[in-house]
Amino acid sequence: MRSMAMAMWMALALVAVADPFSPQGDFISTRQAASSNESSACQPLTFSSILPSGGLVNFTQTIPANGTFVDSTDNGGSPRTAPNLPPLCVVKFTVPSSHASSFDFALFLPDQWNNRFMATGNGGFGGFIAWPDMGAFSHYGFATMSTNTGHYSSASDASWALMQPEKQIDWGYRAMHESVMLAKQAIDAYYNQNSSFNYYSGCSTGGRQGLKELTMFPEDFDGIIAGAPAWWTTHLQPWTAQVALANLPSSSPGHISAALFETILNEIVKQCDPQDGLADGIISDPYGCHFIPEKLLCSGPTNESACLTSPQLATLYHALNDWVDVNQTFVFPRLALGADLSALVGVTSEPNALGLTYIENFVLNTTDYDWHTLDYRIVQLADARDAGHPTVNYDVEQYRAQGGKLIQYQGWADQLIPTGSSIYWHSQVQQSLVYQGLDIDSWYRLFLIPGMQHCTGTVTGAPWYIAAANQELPGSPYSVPGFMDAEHDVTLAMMDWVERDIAPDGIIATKWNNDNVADGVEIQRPVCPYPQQARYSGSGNTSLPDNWSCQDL
Ligand SMILES: *[C@@H]1O[C@H](CO)[C@@H](O)[C@H](O)[C@H]1NC(C)=O
Ligand SMILES: *[C@@H]1O[C@H](CO)[C@@H](O)[C@H](O)[C@H]1NC(C)=O
Ligand SMILES: *[C@@H]1O[C@H](CO)[C@@H](O)[C@H](O)[C@H]1NC(C)=O
Ligand SMILES: *[C@@H]1O[C@H](CO)[C@@H](O)[C@H](O)[C@H]1NC(C)=O
Ligand SMILES: *[C@@H]1O[C@H](CO)[C@@H](O)[C@H](O)[C@H]1NC(C)=O
Ligand SMILES: *[C@@H]1O[C@H](CO)[C@@H](O)[C@H](O)[C@H]1NC(C)=O
Ligand SMILES: *[C@@H]1O[C@H](CO)[C@@H](O)[C@H](O)[C@H]1NC(C)=O
Ligand SMILES: *[C@@H]1O[C@H](CO)[C@@H](O)[C@H](O)[C@H]1NC(C)=O
Ligand SMILES: [Ca+2]
Repeated sequence: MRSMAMAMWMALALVAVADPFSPQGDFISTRQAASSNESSACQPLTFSSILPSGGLVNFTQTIPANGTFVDSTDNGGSPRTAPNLPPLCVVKFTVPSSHASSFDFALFLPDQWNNRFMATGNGGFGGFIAWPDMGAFSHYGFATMSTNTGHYSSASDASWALMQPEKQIDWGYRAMHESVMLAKQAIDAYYNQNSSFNYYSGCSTGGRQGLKELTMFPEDFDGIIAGAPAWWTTHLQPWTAQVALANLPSSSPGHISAALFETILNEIVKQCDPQDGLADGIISDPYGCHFIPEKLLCSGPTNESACLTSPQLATLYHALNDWVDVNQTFVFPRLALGADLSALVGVTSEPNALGLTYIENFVLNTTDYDWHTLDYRIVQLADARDAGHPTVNYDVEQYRAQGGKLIQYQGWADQLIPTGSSIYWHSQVQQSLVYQGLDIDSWYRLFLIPGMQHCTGTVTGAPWYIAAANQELPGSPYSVPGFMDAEHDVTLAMMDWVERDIAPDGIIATKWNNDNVADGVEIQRPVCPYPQQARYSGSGNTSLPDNWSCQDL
């Protein structure tokens, strides 16, 4: 047995070296074959010892090299397939969480395991298994897990939560935490070995789940990558609905159409792009831009499809300002300059479903809410009972003290969750630690990616790809092809930080031509830890990262 394991270890080491997609560096040498990873271990019996009472193994399945996993259910409308996988074992569980609720979770267990665990997250109010993220992370060798959070639904539908307090708890935090604990046991049962390091990576609700784990269950992970976290749900979702109110009804003189928001975005880019030192269509410093919206005013009635009337300008002021309410109370930040306002503000008949579905199903317990009545009282109601239990507090001390690391990132052009909410969480954590003489830089860094939208993508040609959750690209199974190192890949950066104490002083974001790896790299540029910013040196090719550096403002 022992010599067989040794022989397999050597065989895998050779395979790993020959594999062009392997991450570079010492991480490879820690890969080992477990004695139980023959496909014979990929069966329900292997996992029966971890099952709590009432839990069951839904199925196991062996995937061959370059195989595709296909979920036989509709998976809440989220992607059902994970293609081009390394050889692995799939296992899916259903586990009760209370008398009235249960959750599903699934694992990919690669034959070439890197001895590490990676959990990934969800989006909006969605319940689904994140098969594509699991597929990407399995290529690094991670045993990787995703939970449906206790239900199946699309991201913008919370009707499952109506009068379902136990399901709300599952979505709020319980399904993730219990899935993480059971996944660790499943890993031990399958490989006969515990994972050496435990990681988390998720975006949006996935980012919130990461921060929630950090504060509520600090022992679950050694490294957490939290993208665009929807962490302040009790304020975020009322804001999501509220921000549209000034632009409704669509028959009002102040209404700005979706098409006109394109004109507005063009003017914002025109004014705010050069302010960062380089006119390249990318706004690096939205909070540093002094934007003058009056430049959009129509000079007369001749062509109102390309300019704003004065009632429309009043609507725009509303959209571009923080929500501050009675007694100058800060409620929620504005979308940053350069974020496409049309998704939330440029509505036709009613506010975005994400906001309304939260208010109805979590806060008011009703299906016939009249959103015209929306005001600050909804936020107060939601806060009073942390409706749905989603909100993240600032209790980071235990995670920090035990050596946990946090990389938080968000696009500066996020059109769904204001980037300022990431800055706000950062500043609150800073306030809680600095007064105790503790620093945040040694364990927590925030990276704001100029021009990136919500979790992924850009409309202004900005480099955005850092191989984070939800960033899968066509033709690229994982990581940053051609640049699989800790400088370009946020997962490898996190592993370096946790396992070698090398902190990320910047992450180089990549933009491929047509967002297609086969079409070659278009731009690469460093993204700096907040509050630093990347500045162009003033000469040399602006598409090359070496001609930029991170600087304090
Ligand atoms: C697995 O889950 C599917 C979908 O929920 C269900 O139809 C099926 O009965 C389950 N199978 C087992 C063995 O639990
Ligand atoms: C992997 O499978 C895809 C089809 O899913 C195929 O196009 C591709 O050539 C295969 N790659 C390898 C390396 O076998
Ligand atoms: C894994 O960790 C658990 C809990 O600490 C322990 O009971 C178990 O024996 C460990 N497994 C191995 C193979 O060491
Ligand atoms: C109005 O402006 C739009 C956008 O700039 C342009 O396409 C259109 O031709 C203009 N129409 C008139 C009548 O000037
Ligand atoms: C605003 O401040 C006044 C005076 O301190 C206080 O009585 C009132 O309750 C406050 N209102 C809210 C909504 O916080
Ligand atoms: C909605 O239902 C929850 C229990 O699920 C309850 O705690 C809450 O008070 C209710 N909210 C309102 C506004 O009735
Ligand atoms: C710009 O970056 C390139 C590639 O690293 C380097 O060769 C060149 O010297 C840089 N230009 C300047 C002016 O620093
Ligand atoms: C600048 O760098 C980019 C990215 O590598 C490259 O595609 C482009 O050709 C370079 N431009 C010049 C003028 O060298
Ligand atoms: Ca610029």
